Amino acid sequence: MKEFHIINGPNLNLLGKREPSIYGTATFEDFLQALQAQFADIAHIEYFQSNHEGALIDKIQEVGFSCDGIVLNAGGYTHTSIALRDAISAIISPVVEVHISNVYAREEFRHHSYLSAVCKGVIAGMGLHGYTFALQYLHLHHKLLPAK
Ligand code: CA2
Repeated sequence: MKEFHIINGPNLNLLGKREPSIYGTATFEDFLQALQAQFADIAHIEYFQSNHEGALIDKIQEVGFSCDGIVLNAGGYTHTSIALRDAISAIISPVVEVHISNVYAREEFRHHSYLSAVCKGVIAGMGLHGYTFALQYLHLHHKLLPAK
């Protein structure tokens, strides 16, 4: 069994509750249940969300030396946080950056990510499917290239 972690950053606890035109109507908890069922034969999928930068860094450090991959939507910290970038650089597990919305079709300040360069790849604009695609990649990647 593989162990993957999904880490969501600030305000993503509001998914399905506010701004449905941008972020959709599903809550992350409902989506997660379906995702865990879909991957049940191959992986444990753990979920963590925090509105606090330090808590996100603590979680990345906690799981990033032992798990098989991290799917990270750092929310607004994507565009501001050198500390999160340093945390991703420091760990061993591969990280895929995910954004629900197409950040490139939005305000200019969302076009730059401090995290992308230290992640395996980036998925944006595909809604919650982006998390599924990221996990599929991590599953394949692990089979082909066990080390980061
Ligand atoms: O598109 C994404 O996934 C983002 O990471 C979401 C962040 C935003 O700052 C990034 O530029 C792109 C914002 C998360 C806010 O999530 C909400 C969800 C529902 C209602 C309100 C906010």
